[in-house]
Amino acid sequence: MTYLAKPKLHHPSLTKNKVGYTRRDYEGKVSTLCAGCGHDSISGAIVQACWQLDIEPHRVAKLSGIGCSSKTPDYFLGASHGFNTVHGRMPSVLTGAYLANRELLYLGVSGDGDSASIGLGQFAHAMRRGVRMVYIVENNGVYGLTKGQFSATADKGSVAKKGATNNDAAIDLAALALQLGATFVARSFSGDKTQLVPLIEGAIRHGGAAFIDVISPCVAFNNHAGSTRSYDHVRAHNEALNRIDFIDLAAEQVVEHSPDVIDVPQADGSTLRLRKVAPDYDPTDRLGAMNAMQLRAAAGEIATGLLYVDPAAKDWHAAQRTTAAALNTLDEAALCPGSAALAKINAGLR
Ligand SMILES: Cc1ncc(C[n+]2csc(CCOP(=O)(O)OP(=O)(O)O)c2C)c(N)n1
Ligand code: SF4
Ligand SMILES: [Mg+2]
Repeated sequence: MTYLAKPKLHHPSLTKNKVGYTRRDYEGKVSTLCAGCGHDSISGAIVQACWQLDIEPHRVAKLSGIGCSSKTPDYFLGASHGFNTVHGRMPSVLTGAYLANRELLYLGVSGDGDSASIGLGQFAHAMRRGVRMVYIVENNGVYGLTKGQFSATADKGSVAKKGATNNDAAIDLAALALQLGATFVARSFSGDKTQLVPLIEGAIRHGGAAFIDVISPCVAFNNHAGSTRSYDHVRAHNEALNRIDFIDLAAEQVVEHSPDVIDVPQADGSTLRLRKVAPDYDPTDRLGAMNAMQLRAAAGEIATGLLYVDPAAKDWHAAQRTTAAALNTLDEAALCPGSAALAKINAGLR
């Protein structure tokens, strides 16, 4: 199928968004992943979110590492900038690009192997620094590309396709992101687009490091009885805490008030409207979120939804006080302070 190019012609009656693009303009190449792989549904959700938010494809930079999950940026946003890094190095390359030009939307796509093993240090520093990005981990509990070894996110006691039991404790990347200081932390399931698309939209509009752990079953190596990442297991144990109804204040005023709804203002003037499913859950309470996640995990449940959001989030540029202009637009006079300024700095260090 990979040799089949998608036709460029679109039907003239396809609906266009506010910036003049059809949903098809946000698609990429034909996927080469296994039929039924959860990762393809996540690509579809990214396409849907970007189209709905009227994001111009050339304003997006998508970066990934190595793995089936990291191949997926080829299958969405075909007209966006893309960079496929070495295994586990997506966060540092993305950080460099973001420091050079803050005007793009940075979308980092990774796998549980890519982020929880070889790239764990990279993941940690991107989260703690508040790099403004949407960081999506397509979490299937295995190294899909290299034929199904347990990854570091596989639950202790889960059983591999050929019967081996995982004896190591699992790394919960969402809990880690919370502990590291990420200001938007969510978990979802590739089989639940109604929940996932608004979470991606919320992450895109968020003003800091946004992390989404998406459980994404690997149909080839981790979709059997005994796996805690199979479609059946996740459907049976998924406990949604809330649902996002994304609302942009510029387009629509928030009018309805109900005890089931929490409105969280975002730095760009938009509002995240959350519909509560668990009545006592407060997604702006970091410690409460950590506690709730541990309690649900101990009960064998997978807590999904917007786990935590900080309405006052700031990005790394604000902390670094860097120039607002993209570095490639600065001329020599702006970049080089001259020998007199350098001499003054050197004198101050003597
Ligand atoms: C430096 C390096 N070490 C190891 C590998 C082999 N390798 C390729 S993909 C991968 C893991 C992929 O797992 P994950 O990130 O979970 O992606 P998935 O395929 O499950 O979506 C590994 C270990 C590699 N490509 N490069
Ligand atoms: S091996 Fe697993 S992760 Fe890779 S494409 Fe197939 S189903 Fe998806
Ligand atoms: Mg994986």
